[in-house]
Amino acid sequence: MIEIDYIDSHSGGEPTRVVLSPLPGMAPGTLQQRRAALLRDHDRWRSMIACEPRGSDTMVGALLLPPEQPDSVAAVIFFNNVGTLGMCGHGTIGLVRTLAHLGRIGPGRHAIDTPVGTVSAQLHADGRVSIDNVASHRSQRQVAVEVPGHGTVRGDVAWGGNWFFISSDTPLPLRLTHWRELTRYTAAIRDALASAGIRGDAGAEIDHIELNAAPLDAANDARNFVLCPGLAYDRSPCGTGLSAKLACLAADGALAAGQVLRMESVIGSVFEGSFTPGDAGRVLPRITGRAHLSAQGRLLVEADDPFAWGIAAP
Ligand code: PYC
Repeated sequence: MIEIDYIDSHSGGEPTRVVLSPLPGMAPGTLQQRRAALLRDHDRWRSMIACEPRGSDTMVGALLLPPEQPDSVAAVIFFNNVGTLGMCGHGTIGLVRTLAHLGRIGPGRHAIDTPVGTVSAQLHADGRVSIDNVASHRSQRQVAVEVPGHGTVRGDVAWGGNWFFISSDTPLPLRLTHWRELTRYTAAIRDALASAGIRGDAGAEIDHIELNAAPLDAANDARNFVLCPGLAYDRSPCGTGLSAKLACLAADGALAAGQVLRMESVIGSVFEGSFTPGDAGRVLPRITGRAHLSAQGRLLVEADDPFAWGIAAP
């Protein structure tokens, strides 16, 4: 029987499953090499942990690894129901909460290595977590794409640790009651971007689609709906999506350095974001949110279970 220990948390409603046990067979290497190896050689571990029957389309796994950099406390590779992620804001907030629960860190600043760079996390005494994310930037401004059934949709292409298309064109209010229609709409945008050959820098696939609108709660500045690569919508305001949005606002001169933007998700959870200017037109985003622990356990793999390695999407 294979046994894998984990701790679950959620950050603003979006789940993170921190995998504590080493995955058998994972060779050493840089985080980028190990991210590639997880997909290429050990993908069944990803689907076993993140997919049904143990996980769900919304589950983000966080494979906890020894640090790569001398000053870091940990390294992590994030993954979901269809693949791996470069960075994950809500997942890093969940990871920090989990490391604190395990007694491995206390309040203060901690460096965490990810495949797209080292991020700094600050655990506040009140339990909030701030992430100094990787440098973020807007790559293309107000690109037009023809979306079948919806006409021309315009949006920015931006990097915040993952690639995003960010649009204010939405056929429906960003309310939870419309999640199915919003999912279909954003999935159609993603397909249209791919068909039109609209990509991020160096030909990277744009696999996250973010819609923005006015907030429902007057205490906040904006509301979003974010489609993740596996076609689940982010229950949280999406840390990397907020980072990409900050880069766009900075490029438009619509948000000053240090000014706080309160972004609410489609379920009403809130992350705060701000930035400091970086090099070459990039911004250094700071995302603040909170995670709560939700489960601790051991995944079991029985040799004769036909669905032991997860139910993969066709
Ligand atoms: O918070 O960055 C994030 C994220 C990415 C995918 C789901 N959540």
